[in-house]
Amino acid sequence: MTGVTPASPIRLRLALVGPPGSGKGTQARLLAERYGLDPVSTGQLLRDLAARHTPIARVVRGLLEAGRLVPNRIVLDVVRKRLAALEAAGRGWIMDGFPRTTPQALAFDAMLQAHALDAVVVLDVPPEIVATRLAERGRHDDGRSTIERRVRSYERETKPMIERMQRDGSVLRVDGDQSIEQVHDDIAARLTPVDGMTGGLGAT
Ligand code: B4P
Repeated sequence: MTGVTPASPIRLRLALVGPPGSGKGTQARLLAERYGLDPVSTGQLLRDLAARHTPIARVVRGLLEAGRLVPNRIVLDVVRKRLAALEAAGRGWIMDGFPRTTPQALAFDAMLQAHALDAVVVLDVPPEIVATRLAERGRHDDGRSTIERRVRSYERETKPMIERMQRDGSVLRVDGDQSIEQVHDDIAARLTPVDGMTGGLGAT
């Protein structure tokens, strides 16, 4: 998820949120290609961190395997470093799976300061569908009890964050229970450039 795509004349800043297995990684890659953005997956950044041989890596590895959220302090540290590099390079980006909690969203706002997000895209997928998808994907953190715990974290931590963002008006909700292509087309249709290739976005 760290590959560099050709930069777009529109320097978008997007966040993609949804339950585990809702297709965030899948859609982030497609949107990155379409708009020339760098995808930033906190899941992947944390898996990379967990693969190291440090005390903190051991802690993160245990949390990922158990399907628990990694503490905000650790997540914010990896995001801050990645975003600083992208902003310094003048790149647009799409956050995949971040923010996931209200404290992360508040810290993210503070981190962005002058550069507000263009949109937060929420992928809505029912729990029974995500369970089937993740069982088929079969990553090492996709066991049944782990999936259930991750879905519970989403209900408890992420949903209230989305409701709060929705009151602020920057959220686009998309039906993620469709084909990969249809979900992508729906997101792209909602991200309507208001001024050709050089304008901002109109959240419909
Ligand atoms: P992530 O790496 O974000 O993983 P995910 O939520 O399970 O998957 P995603 O939604 O990206 O699904 P994908 O496209 O792969 O998180 C992993 C862990 O990291 C978390 O549990 C947590 O512990 C930790 N973490 C990450 N961010 C954190 C944060 N901010 N704070 C704290 N902890 C954090 O799709 C899944 C499967 O469905 C694939 O096989 C795909 O091919 C398929 N699929 C996708 N779209 C489909 C469609 N439309 N139809 C049918 N199948 C589809």
